Amino acid sequence: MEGVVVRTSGEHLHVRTAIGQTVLATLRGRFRLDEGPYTAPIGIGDKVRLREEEGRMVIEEIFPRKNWLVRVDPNNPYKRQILCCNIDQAFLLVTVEMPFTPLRYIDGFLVLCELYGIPSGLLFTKSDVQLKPRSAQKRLHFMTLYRGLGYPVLSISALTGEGIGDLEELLRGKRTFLTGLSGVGKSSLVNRLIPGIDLLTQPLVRTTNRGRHTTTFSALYHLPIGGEIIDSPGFGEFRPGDIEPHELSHYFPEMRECLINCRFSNCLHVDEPDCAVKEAVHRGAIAASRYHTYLALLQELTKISR
Ligand SMILES: Nc1nc2c(ncn2[C@@H]2O[C@H](COP(=O)(O)OP(=O)(O)OP(=O)(O)O)[C@@H](O)[C@H]2O)c(=O)[nH]1
Ligand SMILES: [Mg+2]
Ligand SMILES: [Zn+2]
Repeated sequence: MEGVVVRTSGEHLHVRTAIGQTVLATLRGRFRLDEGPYTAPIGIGDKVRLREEEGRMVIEEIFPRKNWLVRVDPNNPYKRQILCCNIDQAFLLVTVEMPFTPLRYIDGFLVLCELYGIPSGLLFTKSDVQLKPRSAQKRLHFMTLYRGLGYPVLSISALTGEGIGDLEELLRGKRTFLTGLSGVGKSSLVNRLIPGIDLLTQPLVRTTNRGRHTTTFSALYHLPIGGEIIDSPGFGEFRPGDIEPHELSHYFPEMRECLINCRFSNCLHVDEPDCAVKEAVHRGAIAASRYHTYLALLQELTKISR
């Protein structure tokens, strides 16, 4: 029997079979012995073959993946964590207040999607919230910045439904991975998109304006308009593990464009002479925030590869 992993948490996996039944299954032992660099060898969205053994369902094969998103395991820099498999696109939920989403975090997500060839976009949510003037300005600035880089950017609200129609056009018929900091409203958005599903949501911690890590597992749901959506726990960062330092700029679309004009073909765009990237930063053609993220990621990557 074949199926798709629709929920991952601990020992047991939920697998939706071809006839639409969801069953509990465990991984055959050899997968765990042979897990390689991965914290867990299987991810949400994996296509698997199941077999019934003594009344229990066992996953005996993981089919080759179309694609995936993988990050450095925040608990162990030598391990990799599979975030999701076989997706059509990934959207990051962003709020500038409650909680504050740093630009570094947004850039990290986009770089990871570029690295794995996953189409990505940004959903600026909680548009109904009355922001302080500075935050409202920031929200607009962030949206303009990323739209200018060519990423789809929407302003939405799970509370009032603003922008949900436009979002549904992007989601229709596709499998979408939804992510973002704890408390940005991922589960609330899924509740809006799938009436009656009633996922657990919780207000932020009042004193810190941070989320409470309400969702603790990834789960895949069918959308009434067609397609599927993956709700996930709030990930704190998206550290890419396997980029060669001199290739990092390939995953910044605006840097990719001017790379060929650097004097050295292996330019790191740090202190080399005649660097087209640095020149574009000085001209304002590349945002300083993007370049800062680039430098920070570069530093992490060279630390790892040393
Ligand atoms: N005003 C407003 N509040 C929202 C919106 N979306 C979510 N919230 C609130 O934000 C808080 C957190 O929402 P959740 O859906 O639990 O956030 P989450 O991203 O799933 O959080 P984790 O599961 O911890 O990762 C809840 O109090 C929601 O009611 C929105 O569009 N507008
Ligand atoms: Mg949640
Ligand atoms: Zn350069």
